[in-house]
Amino acid sequence: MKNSTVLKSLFVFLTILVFATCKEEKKKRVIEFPETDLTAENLIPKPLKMIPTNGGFALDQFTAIYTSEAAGFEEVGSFLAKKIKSKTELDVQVNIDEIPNLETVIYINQSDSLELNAPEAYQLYITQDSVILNSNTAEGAFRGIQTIRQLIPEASSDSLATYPIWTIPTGKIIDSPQFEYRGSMLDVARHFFSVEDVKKYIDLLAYYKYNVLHLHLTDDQGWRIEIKSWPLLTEIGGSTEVGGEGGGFYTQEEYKDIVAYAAERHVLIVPEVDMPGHTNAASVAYPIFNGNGKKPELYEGTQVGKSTFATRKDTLYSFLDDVIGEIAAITPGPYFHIGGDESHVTKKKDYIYFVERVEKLVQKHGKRMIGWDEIGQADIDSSSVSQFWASKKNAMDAIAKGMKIIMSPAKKAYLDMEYDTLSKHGLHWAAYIPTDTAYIWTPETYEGIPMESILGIEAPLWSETISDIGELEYLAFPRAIGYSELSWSTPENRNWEEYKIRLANQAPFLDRMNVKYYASPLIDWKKSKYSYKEIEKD
Ligand code: TNX
Repeated sequence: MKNSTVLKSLFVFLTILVFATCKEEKKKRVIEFPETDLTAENLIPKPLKMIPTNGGFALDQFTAIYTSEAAGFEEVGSFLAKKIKSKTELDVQVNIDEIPNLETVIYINQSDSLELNAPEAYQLYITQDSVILNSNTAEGAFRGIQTIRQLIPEASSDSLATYPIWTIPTGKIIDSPQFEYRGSMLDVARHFFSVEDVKKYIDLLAYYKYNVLHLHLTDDQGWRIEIKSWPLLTEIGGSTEVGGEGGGFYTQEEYKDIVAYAAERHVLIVPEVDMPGHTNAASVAYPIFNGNGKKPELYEGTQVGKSTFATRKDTLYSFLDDVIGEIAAITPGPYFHIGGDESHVTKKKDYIYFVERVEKLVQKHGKRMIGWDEIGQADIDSSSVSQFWASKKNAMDAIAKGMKIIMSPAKKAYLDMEYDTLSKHGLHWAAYIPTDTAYIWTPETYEGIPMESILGIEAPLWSETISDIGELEYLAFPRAIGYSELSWSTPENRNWEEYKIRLANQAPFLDRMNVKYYASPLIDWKKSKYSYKEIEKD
């Protein structure tokens, strides 16, 4: 035989061999399916309904993702592929042309089904050869893929196949959120957090189906967002933080980068400029707007309630028109938060005048105003939103005006409260909030606020006592995980004893993400191969 003929025969022989091996593997793969049950054991927040069917879907090197052509769906598919890669090392292809040997498919499908009546609702049908995720919107699909991520086991399953498989239990999940607004707030004013830190926090929130990150961008100790028409706000006002450790601010480009990163995760950024109190940093930059009668100086302490804008000066409102206008222009979300809390040195009538005037500015720039519950004292529009943190009376006044409420009662939902007397960080002016207390309350009926007035829940993380991402994570986790369930799942689906187990099962994920969570002794944390040094966790 000629050399080329030998080569050809060898090639044919090898091809047959490869095919035969693949066939063999495929056969084994079906035979060796591990028995598995669809349960919520790794799922937080708990889905509305789950119907197990006792089988397994093999996620492996033969799996591919396909998506609807509807806007945003392919991006959701690619996001899932990226997350599968980081969890399993598998390279799952998205929307490629049909390939031979393709056996299992994850299909992310835009569906107009009436059953999916909330924009974030989704349904998952998992069978042995396909995972079908239906939702009306890309946002719903994005929530749905978080469930898929949580269903993928941390380790590959035992099987006789020569390649690893991750078995996803089969069944049906029907899911939809309890509240449309599910947020956390990060105070980047008392201590500044880098763009990278904020992105990590967004990643973690998105995994638990949060859809809002409220950024507290200004306070007495620092102004953190570039305003091009008033550059000293950041040049001077951004130079300090609590404890004298420096400061920092986001350029508008960096802020846009955060907004875009959040948008890819279907998380809205709500910017807050806190006023007319909490304005020392702004008043140092532009003393003309100071209203407390004293010469403003940079402040690195933690007391509140000493600063105020000069609320009766007309020029203040042209300044605020610029500030709100510039931020609104780079914020695609519908909300603008004006703060409004603890204006202890503003006269009540001046405070009310201020809030009413600023509401008009916020509306002029196309946004819906949010403010801390004190704003309920002013005569404002029903479209504005009150964030209930301390005063039930203020919240009720807002409800009487037809306004919606965001539930953030400090005694239950403040992420900066200490867990207990041994906590490494945090304050305790409102309460100690151990992991169970954070979970065991009912926002739907809390303090008699009517359910129909509740827009949602937000867990604020004030940063007087935390200055880096590890400290942030210590206060936020695991409590923020509990708030995700309070805002997504129905009261009937919430139960501390059962939640505790699901929370314990989050440890491998948190460890893999290098989250320095507080390992609450109330939880029997699952061990994982990724565990960072145990000592760091207490
Ligand atoms: C109260 S809550 C504040 C913040 C502090 C926080 C500390 C609210 C609207 N105002 O200025 O950082 O307590 O827990």
